[in-house]
Amino acid sequence: SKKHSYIKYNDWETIADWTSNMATKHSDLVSRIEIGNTYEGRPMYVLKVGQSSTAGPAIFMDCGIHAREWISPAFCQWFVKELVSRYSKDEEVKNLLTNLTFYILPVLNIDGYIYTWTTDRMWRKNRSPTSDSNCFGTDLNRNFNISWCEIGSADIPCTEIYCGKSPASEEETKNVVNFILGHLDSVRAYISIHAYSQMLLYPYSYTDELAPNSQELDEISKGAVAELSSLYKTKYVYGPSASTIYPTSGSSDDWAYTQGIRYAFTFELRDRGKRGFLLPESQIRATCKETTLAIKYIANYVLSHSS
Ligand code: 0X9
Ligand code: ZN
Repeated sequence: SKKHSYIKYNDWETIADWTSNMATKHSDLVSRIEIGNTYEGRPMYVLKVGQSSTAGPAIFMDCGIHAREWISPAFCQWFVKELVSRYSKDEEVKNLLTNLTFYILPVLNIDGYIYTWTTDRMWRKNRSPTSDSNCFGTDLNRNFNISWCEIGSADIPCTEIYCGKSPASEEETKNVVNFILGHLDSVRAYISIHAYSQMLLYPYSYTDELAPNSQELDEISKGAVAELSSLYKTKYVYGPSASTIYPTSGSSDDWAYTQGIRYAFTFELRDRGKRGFLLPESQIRATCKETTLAIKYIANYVLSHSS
């Protein structure tokens, strides 16, 4: 197997080995949870990061829901590394890991991710068959049970935004849903990591209506984007998802929000379209560093607003 690197894109085998190594090398802070299998039968891993004694609030983060957005899994790996390597030397990280738990899903759409490495670099969806024998894959960010298959979604299997045959029809979706529903007592924030566009989005995406705490979400976004941009002056915009990017239904963040997780966000990482999904490896480090600042800002907010 290949050597893992935080400043390169890693294939799934390398990432899977890495999840195992993190849990064994940092057993005081990290444990690996299997949440079920993908359509093709691969185990999906969530890394639980935090002091094991803590019963406090939790933040869930999904990466790699869209196969071709390689910077997303790279960020989840970077963020875990950041937490474990800074725990003993950085008061902010120590405080976060003492008082809250991060559940980090480094690759949600594993089958699709592998397909982008082996066959089609621009693949987006998962790899399950559909009612059309010529077309594979459901868009997992359209498959959650929130206003399912309505605006910004299609019931046509050959499209990139196919919603699937029913709400949470896909194994990958079901596994995330079951994990979140099993941890609703602790999960206070849900963060979904995508690329590209340089945006920070908050609910709703399925409707133009404002979310009940949209003012609060806007304030948090403003602070998180200020942190992010402070490092390299990267330009980000933020706002309600439907009007800031475009309407979507059946997305993970809106679903989590409607389960009562009042801090739900989607990041669209670099760039703004120059290289798009093919973001060069030379930008992994800077992208991950700036995004880490934004996530830490959100985490500190969530921690100080949970009882
Ligand atoms: O279309 C998507 O799922 C996201 N854009 S991407 O280019 N990464 O595919 C946008 C999602 C916006 N919707 C929500 N935040 N719910
Ligand atoms: Zn995406």
